[in-house]
Order: sequence, then structure tokens, then C-alpha cells
Amino acid sequence: MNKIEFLDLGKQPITNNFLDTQYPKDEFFYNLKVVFDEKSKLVSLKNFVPPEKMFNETYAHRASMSKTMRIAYKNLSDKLKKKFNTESILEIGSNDGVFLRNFNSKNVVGVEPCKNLAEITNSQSIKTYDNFWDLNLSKKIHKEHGNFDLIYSANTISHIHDLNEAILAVENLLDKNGTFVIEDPSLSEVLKKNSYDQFYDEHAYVFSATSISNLLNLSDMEIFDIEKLSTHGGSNRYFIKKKIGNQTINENVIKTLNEEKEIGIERIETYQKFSLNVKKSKDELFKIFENLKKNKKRVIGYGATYKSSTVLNYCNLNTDFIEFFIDTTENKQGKFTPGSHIPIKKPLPDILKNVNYAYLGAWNFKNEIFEKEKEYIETGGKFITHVPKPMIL
Ligand code: DWN
Repeated sequence: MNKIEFLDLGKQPITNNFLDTQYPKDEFFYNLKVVFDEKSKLVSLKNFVPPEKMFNETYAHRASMSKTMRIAYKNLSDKLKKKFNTESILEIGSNDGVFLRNFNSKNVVGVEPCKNLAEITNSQSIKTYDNFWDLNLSKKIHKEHGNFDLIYSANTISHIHDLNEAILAVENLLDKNGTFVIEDPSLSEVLKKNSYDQFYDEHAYVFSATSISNLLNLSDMEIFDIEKLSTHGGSNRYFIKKKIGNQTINENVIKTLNEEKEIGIERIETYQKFSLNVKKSKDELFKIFENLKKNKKRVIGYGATYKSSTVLNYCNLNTDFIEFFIDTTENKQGKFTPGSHIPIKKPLPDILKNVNYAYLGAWNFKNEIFEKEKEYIETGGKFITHVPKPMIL
């Protein structure tokens, strides 16, 4: 038994289950516990939630809803076009096409198990398979499209439970000198920022370069470059090749692995200390909300993110403390946050009038939000965050 439990975030709902009624009778909950595998150094949820419960035809998250992300994907596609031969591109977890729509190549294919999202890209002439990523699908795509010279996947590989099969399925489709690019939240950043809200049902894993490298050791692929990104609260972008491929290995790889060693990514004690910081963060955040309630301040939530579901449910924050959330995603509006049952509203022009505090559910878009809400800030409106520690901004 190599897996050691270090964090218990309590009873949690399905983060994508934005509710039609405020108090449903049959809401699904599971115990959100996090474990560290001493052998592979992988950090994962102890209990995986069945994928069909999470990724279905009512999937709410639309990657194109933030300007920051639209720009980030446009810039990335320009860069990849320059850097690699991108005649044929496959994206695993293509969401609403925010990345693929930047390409005009001969062979652009998406994979997206959430049927409502796959429908969007299929209607934009981006061939999209509405299936889960596995070896069978990979073989089917191979028959229909052959090999790919670029396989890209952002915020998806960490959602797939059987990582060995997911990697095999990529190997099967990747050209000899092709590049597999993945990006996911970085475990180092989670530890540094105490951003425990990166743990929720969909995030079966939070990767480090160390764990990705150990995982690839079981395959015929290896990392040849790593970029650190500010997106999604701090992510890593891994460039992966076949061992027989002709790409050279950048010194960033060893540098990142060494940095991770220095912060103790390979040691259970690091995670036990993190767990204590998380408990402290919960108490401090709750005190802030309690105090504001006592002083009769108007408090709302800004960005009903999946991440914030972990915070709200772990810290027992509900409509006693947060009047409502605002969110730009249409299919969240008019609904209620999972587990915590807080109404979600459309951000109409005057909605922040007379609001004193806004809890930043979308803390990862702080800059974009602060830029947008200049008037609110200038007229005395404040934000609350829990990252890197609970505070008023
Ligand atoms: O990995 C995942 C990430 C990429 O997306 C998925 N498992 C699910 C989802 O997680 P999330 O909800 O934590 O992601 P975001 O991108 O942090 O969500 C931002 C939310 O905030 C969106 O619902 C849009 C909203 N928003 C807003 O209302 N006003 C965002 C901005 C920038 C704004 O100005």
C-alpha cells in the first residue's frame, strides 16, 4: 500500500451539477480525500467519481468564456504553428473549440465526451468525437485519420482515471517525430499558493513534472520541454515526444525536476504540512465571512467556478454568508451552486451596486476581473480571496 491519505476535504457534490432547484432531494455527494503515492509520486483523489456523472450533455464550463483564455489559446496556436509541423492536430478535451478554432490545417480533430460541447465544434466544421479518450477510440481515429503530428490536451489528462491507457492511446496516434503537449495545474503552485480548491471531483490528479516523468517511464515517451504558465492559477505545459523522436531535450526538464525536489514534492511530510495549512485557511476564511455577516455587509460571489465548489462545501459557506454568485457562463445563470445552494445570476450592469464584498471564486482571473470592475473598486467595493491566504483585497 503506497498511497498515503493526507487531506480530507469532506463531503462534496459533483462540481458540474449546477442545480435547477435550490434544495433538491437527491443530490449526490462523495468524500473528497487526497492521497500521495510514495512510489509514483502521483497526488490523486482517493475515491474517483464515475466519469459519466461528471462529463455529460449538461457540462457547464465553456473555456471561451474568459478573454484571458481566448488570448492564451490564440497565442499558443500561433507559437505551435511556428515551432512544429502542424499539418494534423488532435485535441483531447476540445471543450467549445477555443483552441482548435485557431487552426486551418488539413486534419484537425477534437475529442470531447460532453455532447453539448462536441455539438458546438461539430457545427463549426471541426470533426469532434463525442467519446471518452481511451485505446478503442484512439484505434478508431487512427483508422479514419492516420497519425497526428501534434496532440494537444489542456486540463483533461488530469481528469482521466486510467492514465496508463490514456498514454498508450496517445502513443498509438502520435507520429514518430510528433509532439504531445499537455497542460494541467501544477502541484508546486498548489503547494505554494495553498490553492486546495484545485482538488475536486474532475481533478483526479494534480500533476508534478516528477509524477509525469515517472508515468512516462512506463511508456516509450518522455518529456523534452516544460513551460510554466500563469493560467488556471499556475500550470505546467509539458512537451512530450517518442523516445525515438528527433526533438532535443531542453535543460528546463532537469531544472524543473530539481526545483520540485527542493520543495519536497517527493516527500509525504510536504503534503502533511500542506494539509495543516489548508485547515488553517478554512478557519481564517470562515472568520472573515462571519465577521462580515455580523457587520451586516452585502457579500456576493464572483465566478461560480468548479474550484470554488470545494471551498464553499469544505468551509460551510452558503446563503447565510453569500447572497448570490455572478457568472458570465449562460448555462450556470438562474441555477444554484452544487452543495452550497447559492443562486447564480447574470452579471447585469448594475449588479455590483451596493455590494460591499465579492468572494473571488475565479481567483485565477483576478487581473481580468479587477480590470473589468474598476468602478466597483473605485467606489469602495472589496474582494475576498483565499489564495494564497484568506484576505480582503
Ligand atoms: O479543469 C477545468 C477548468 C479548466 O475549467 C475543469 N475541470 C472545469 C473548469 O474549472 P473552473 O470552473 O474552476 O474554471 P475557470 O476557468 O476558473 O472558471 C471561471 C468561471 O468564472 C467561469 O464560469 C466564467 C466565470 N467568470 C466570470 O463570471 N467573469 C470569469 C471571468 C474572467 C469573469 O470576468
